[in-house]
Amino acid sequence: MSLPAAQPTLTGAAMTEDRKILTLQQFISSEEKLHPEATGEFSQLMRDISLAARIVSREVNRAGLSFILGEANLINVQGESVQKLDVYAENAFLSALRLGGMVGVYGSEEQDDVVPLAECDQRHGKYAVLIDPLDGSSNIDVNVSIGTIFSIYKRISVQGAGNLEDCLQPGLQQVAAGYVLYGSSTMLVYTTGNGVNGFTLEPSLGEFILSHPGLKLPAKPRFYSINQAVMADVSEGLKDYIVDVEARNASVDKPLLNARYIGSLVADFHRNLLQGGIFIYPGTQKKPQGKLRLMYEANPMAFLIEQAGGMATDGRRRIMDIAPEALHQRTPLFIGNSSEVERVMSFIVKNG
Ligand code: P6P
Repeated sequence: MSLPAAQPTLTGAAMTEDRKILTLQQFISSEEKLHPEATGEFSQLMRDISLAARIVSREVNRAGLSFILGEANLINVQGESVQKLDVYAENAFLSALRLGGMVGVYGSEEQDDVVPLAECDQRHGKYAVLIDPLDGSSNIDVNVSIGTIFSIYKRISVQGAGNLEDCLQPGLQQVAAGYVLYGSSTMLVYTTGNGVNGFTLEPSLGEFILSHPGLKLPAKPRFYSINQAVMADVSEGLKDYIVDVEARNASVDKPLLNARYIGSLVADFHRNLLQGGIFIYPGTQKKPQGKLRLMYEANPMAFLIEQAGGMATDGRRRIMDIAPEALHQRTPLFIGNSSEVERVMSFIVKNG
């Protein structure tokens, strides 16, 4: 039996004109040209994020071999045990943004307070970045996809390094948001308010290549994602919505909405973005604000989903309208196809 011809990897020779390969750098430059007032600083900031993402991707993909699995014997501000890769990712993004000089202040899940980046000089450092450097870290040791989530604002302060006020802006003020998914392939998906575009890392080139231009939620949702273990502790309205989903599924031969829950926000979100669905992390009696953080999980995902034609609320309010009060504040999150988000909200409004 003859083996199939080996597929040429993407190399200089194989990258002929007809492959229409557009790198992230080329895409960023083309976007910059659409804004005559652009100074190139945002483009540089995205290049800094891309560099850190490639550095983290390399380590995530060989974590088992480079002995950085397991706990780092640290506890973060969330009271969660910090995994070694968490620390690695935090250092990679903070260093890249600090050295890049485009960011004046940095807020991270892994840091108790905001980090002013005094390295920025007056001209640079006009951005504030909020980030979860490695979300889903409980999945690291079991080789389940994990991710980085980031949110970018223009600073309010104009003098020197930035401050907490620069970070505590409503999600509507975001100038960009995105995530890196470290999965079977590494993807960078982001928006600047002009649609959502996905880039896949080509390891042989060390470049992100445009692979999912103009991402839009499919009109028909296929999945609902919720941790069934908390259902006893959620609102009556949400319980009624889940009963409604089960009844709709039972009324047809093939379920309308399949249950899928990975326990890694970036992975669950990415699947629902591509195939349609709703992701729910609700408040409970014990934790009315739920688990997910507003500034570096809910807001960036809300910006992305709205740009892809969907919706994101806390069960009652649009996520991006929420006026933040604290860097690590949490919020319930209902995000995905508008039809399903509106449906669950109607049950919550009716039954609490
Ligand atoms: P639970 C991971 O720890 C995370 O922050 C999100 O990535 C994920 O969606 C959620 O928590 C899972 O939480 O309570 O269902 O295990």
